[in-house]
Amino acid sequence: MLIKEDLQAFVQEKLGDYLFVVVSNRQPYEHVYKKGKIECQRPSGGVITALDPVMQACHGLWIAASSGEADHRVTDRFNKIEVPADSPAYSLKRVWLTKPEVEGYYYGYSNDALWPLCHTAFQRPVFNQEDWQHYTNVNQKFAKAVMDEVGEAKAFIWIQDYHFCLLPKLLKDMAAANQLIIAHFWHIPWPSYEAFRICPQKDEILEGMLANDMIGFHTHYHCNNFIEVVDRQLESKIDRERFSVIRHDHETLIRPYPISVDFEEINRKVQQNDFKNMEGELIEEFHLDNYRLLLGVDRIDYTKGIPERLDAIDRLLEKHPELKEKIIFLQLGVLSRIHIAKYKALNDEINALVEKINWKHSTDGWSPVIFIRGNISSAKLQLLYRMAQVCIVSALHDGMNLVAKEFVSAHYDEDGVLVLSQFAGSARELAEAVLINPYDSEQFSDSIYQALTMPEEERRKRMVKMRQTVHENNIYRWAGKFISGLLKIEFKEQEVAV
Ligand code: GDG
Repeated sequence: MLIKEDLQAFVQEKLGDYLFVVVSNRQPYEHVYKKGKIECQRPSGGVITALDPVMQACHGLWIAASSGEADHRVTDRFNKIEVPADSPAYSLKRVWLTKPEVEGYYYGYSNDALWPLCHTAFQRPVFNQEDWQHYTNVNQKFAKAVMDEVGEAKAFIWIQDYHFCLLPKLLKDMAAANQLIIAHFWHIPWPSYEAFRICPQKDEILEGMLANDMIGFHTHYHCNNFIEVVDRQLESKIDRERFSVIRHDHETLIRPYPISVDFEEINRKVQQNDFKNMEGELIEEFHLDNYRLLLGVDRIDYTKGIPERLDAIDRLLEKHPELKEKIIFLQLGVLSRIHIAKYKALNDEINALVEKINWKHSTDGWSPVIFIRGNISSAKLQLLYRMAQVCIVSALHDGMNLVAKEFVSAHYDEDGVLVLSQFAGSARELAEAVLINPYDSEQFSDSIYQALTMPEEERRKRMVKMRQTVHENNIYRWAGKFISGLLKIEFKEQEVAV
């Protein structure tokens, strides 16, 4: 196991005088006005949750788009601020985007074209030329922001996700030869050739990405899809032994690095006394009383299978009315990408479903579903994970899904059952979960019943195994492996055993 301090020492020793720069769309901290005062808050989302502890350990520079209305009030003349405020550990540089840029690059090309293209959730991607133009411009804007910081220094640039397919090539074109080592982590699935080939900008996207020295995906399956797409779409050489693509004499390594969470931190925090005191408050706030708690936690996104989950709860109560007044299903949902029509429609669909199920099954003083919309504090969230006897992750398609790993990390009592979609990347590692097909409502509801009636011994056996897996493969190990993959390129070292 690698812990925060090990990663810190490893990076300091190995990166030497290289600048360490992370680039992502979403920033880890945003500043907003609350009751006339400036407040700092943490946006929710998998990339932020995963990368913030890594950056706190590595003390690098994180470049991301501004998202809070008070962001500009707290940054210096280089658009930078040290974060987190209570114990500054790294620099955050904000890039300012205009409204049309956010519309076209973020809501448009990134989330209405690439997101549905890469997820098998049967949503048609929308390819719009104007969105693509904004996407290109914003990638150029970020390239300039990176080079303004890097100057002529040598740097490792670690790009995050599907918002920046063009950035690697733009950076390599702007920098001196061998100045930059660039790696890209793709947090979502990579589709098959059949799915990808409908994309009108496929060549530009692949050209952009093949300027990377390394591209990481969560699973081998996504790596294979990427290699197959390149093989069939572009003139290039595939080195099956080195698992790399060579185009115009440049090699890009393709590697699986399953992302994870800060197991130690979550496990430690939920055992603290102030957490225990908060339990009573949560029971009161969410009316949990003596019910058995089933929990769902998601950004409200059509890939997360929230309506399918509600259908399964409905079916469960139809088949097992004896569970009435015994269970509560608490769904936490952070609104996301609400400007996109599909997301608004999903939100309306979820509202209607919750109302229907509660109307159908409720009794005097008891309703089966509580739906909380909005971002709750990570302390409350971690405690709810610990309090939940069953956590339901029913993504229709998900690169990894950190919620599954957070639930496991919080259960220091070694009890609790994870009901997990077989279409989430995390199902490859967490094989002891009760695996479901979210499209199969009968099997799904039976699996929730299985989770609720599972004998204690079996619950513990499965939970202990899953906790070992997440403990061993925590977020620091993920980062350590990724960085050692990078160092191999520069220093031709053996991949460091971390
Ligand atoms: C992408 C990929 C991949 C949620 N509600 C609240 C809250 N959250 C946090 C969770 C978790 C994160 O948001 C969601 O992470 P996921 O992994 O489930 O999903 P995506 O945002 O879609 O992330 C995904 C990930 O990137 C990393 O590579 O796993 O497959 O789609 O950490 O805890 N956090 C707080 N309050 C909330 O109300 N504080």
